[in-house]
Amino acid sequence: MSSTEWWRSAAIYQVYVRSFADGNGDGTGDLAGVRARLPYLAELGVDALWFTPWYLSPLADGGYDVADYRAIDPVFGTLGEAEKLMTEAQELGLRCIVDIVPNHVSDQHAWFRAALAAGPGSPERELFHFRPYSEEPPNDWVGEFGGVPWSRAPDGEWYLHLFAPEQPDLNWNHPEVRREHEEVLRFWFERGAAGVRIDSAALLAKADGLPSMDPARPHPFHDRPELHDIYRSWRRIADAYGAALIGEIWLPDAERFTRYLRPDELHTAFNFDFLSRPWDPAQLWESIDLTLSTHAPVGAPATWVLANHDVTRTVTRYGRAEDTGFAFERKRFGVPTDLELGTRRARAAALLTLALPGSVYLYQGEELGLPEVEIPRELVQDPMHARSGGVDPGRDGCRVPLPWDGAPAPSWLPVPPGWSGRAAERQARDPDSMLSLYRTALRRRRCLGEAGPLRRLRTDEPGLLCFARAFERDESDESDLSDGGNGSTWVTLVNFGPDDVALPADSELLLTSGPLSARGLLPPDTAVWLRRRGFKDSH
Ligand code: TEU
Repeated sequence: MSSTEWWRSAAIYQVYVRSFADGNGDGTGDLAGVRARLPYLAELGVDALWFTPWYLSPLADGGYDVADYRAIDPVFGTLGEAEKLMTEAQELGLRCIVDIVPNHVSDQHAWFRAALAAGPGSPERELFHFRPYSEEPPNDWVGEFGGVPWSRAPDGEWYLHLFAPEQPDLNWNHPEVRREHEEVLRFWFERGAAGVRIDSAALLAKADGLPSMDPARPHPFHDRPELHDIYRSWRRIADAYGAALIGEIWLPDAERFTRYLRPDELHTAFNFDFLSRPWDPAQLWESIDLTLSTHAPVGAPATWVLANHDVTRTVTRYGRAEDTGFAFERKRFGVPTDLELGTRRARAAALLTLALPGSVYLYQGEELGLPEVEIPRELVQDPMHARSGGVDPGRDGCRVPLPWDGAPAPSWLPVPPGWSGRAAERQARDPDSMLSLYRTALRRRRCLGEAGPLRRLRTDEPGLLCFARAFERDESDESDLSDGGNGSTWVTLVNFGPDDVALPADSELLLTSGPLSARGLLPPDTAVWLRRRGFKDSH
């Protein structure tokens, strides 16, 4: 992609480094593995890669417990390798996004070790939220992983951690905390990062005095007004490097969400509303409409996400009758799942999502149609499992290493034996595989370039979601999609209903998520991309 505003429409692939590709055969994915698979990613047709934290870390939370931002964990490789990886990726046309975790550090970070060593009342402790000894925790907050977000230092003082005890929260009122993070941004932009993904971006600022929850007052640690100033200063740094800021912001209020996307703040943020919706046309349309209408006033592009390393894998989620399987506290062991149904829907969802205006995120393994794995309790490593008292299976089930050739190999989480059938090399040879669908769809999406805004099309079929985007003729583009001349429209239809549905007349079939019926009808849980010439949509 050449556009400087690439982040407005890019397809971004999330690399969970620990489980992507294992270059040295020790059972853990690493940078050598990613470098070896860059051609695979280029061929897939994505525009950018987002690497989950690869920094020095005790891996108490899969690397979201960072001990040193300027070092790569030896289990993954070296800083030199990360630099080479980013250069090689750029040569293949892939931009690189690194993950910054500003809310907390690892308890092994030099700052926290120094704070523990320096003792109560020391300036070192002011970088964190320490509170004097007391019988009860200093306030009534509930942590993001559940439970009390306070633990004791060996000397009896409390310290705050919204996540695991190994992840002490930083004090964002301290100028040194701000200065250090601005330096970390520069450090990675200097090394070629085209953007950063900001972890837990709505949590860093805390209300003065860390007051207990009070329904009459703004939340003491979600979506605080002080955050906007922090991101404005980050934006100035990012702009100096032409880099993008991408916020991980879980906020139910769409209007408050888009405040972070004002022109002098973050470039984009993950749209978790869309990810949170069940397989239902009214629900999904509501989310699409809400997203587009709330983003337009701030001039920010929408983003579309179906999966990431924190939530139940798409084919599993869409194969469940109840909407219990998405994430966090609603996750359970042993939920009945129809994987065939879930896979059909996930294929349709891929075409639906890739047709929407904005940027789109693809989580590694989604392109292989990998399901969630139920990891035996004794092998679960995610701290969410233990912190939920063993009720929540945790997030390891979507973090199982990818099957590349299907051969057995050591791995830090067990790979189901049946996954050899889903191996990337096998799927690459099968034109009907999920991988082939993603490759074709991503290539065609890229050719569509700046297709026009989305308009919903009226239909009498209650289970049919149907929308169109006009695209202009582009002389330089020789793709089969853009040779249609003026007035040509890209139409997406998704059949959520129980019956086959007829396709509109005088339209050209571009891509389907599954076979049409013998009579050429669109079956249930199937999506199609069409091109219609001179087509006038109804509203
Ligand atoms: O996730 C953030 C996260 O899980 C919570 O803030 C979530 O938004 C909230 O509980 C929903 O109610 C990020 C990473 O993606 C995750 O892997 C890490 O474990 C976490 O931050 C801590 O760094």
